[in-house]
Amino acid sequence: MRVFIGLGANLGDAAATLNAAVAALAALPLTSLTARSKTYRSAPIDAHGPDYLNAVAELETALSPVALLSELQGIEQAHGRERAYRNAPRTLDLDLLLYGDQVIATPELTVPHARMHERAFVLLPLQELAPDLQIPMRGKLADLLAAACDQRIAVSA
Ligand code: A4P
Ligand code: MG
Repeated sequence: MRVFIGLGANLGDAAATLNAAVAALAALPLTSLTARSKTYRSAPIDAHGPDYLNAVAELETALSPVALLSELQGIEQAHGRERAYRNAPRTLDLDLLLYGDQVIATPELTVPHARMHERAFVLLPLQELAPDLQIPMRGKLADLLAAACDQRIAVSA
């Protein structure tokens, strides 16, 4: 299955954290890393604190969606993630953005990720990896990105 993971960090050495997280994704069982976007710096959306660093990774995996979510949460924990409150600043956030073209709506998992379609910090790195992508239920990536063009984001030095 072709899968996209959103990575975000805005505490500590965020660049190093993202690189370590990508390495951890590449090491997951039944999984290979097929691509990784550049790292982007973005203004916090619906959140406070320092700018975020964001990136998107593309995986090929035989893990189920729930098994993959559990692995993502394990990697977050390994990087000292504390869930103080919703959208609290975080050392590492890993979101399951897309699992093929599947639509999943369970209490623990919503795919496509519920807010990805309105967030430039997801859409821009995703466009780098898959410019012609269609987001299930949401439409063309390029159209969604155009609607989010007022959000501050740039490739990180
Ligand atoms: N969950 C449901 N669907 C998913 C999914 N597709 N991927 C559940 C991952 N998790 C999913 O997540 C809470 C619960 O969501 C999980 O237990 C899982 O069962 P969380 O990571 O513990 O909580 P959170 O981080 O407070 O919420 P969430 O949903 O990750 O927040 P968002 O919406 O991802 O927003 N601004 C910039 N510039 N860059 C950012 O990276 N990130 C956020 C976090 C806000 N603003 C940002 C950024
Ligand atoms: Mg999350």
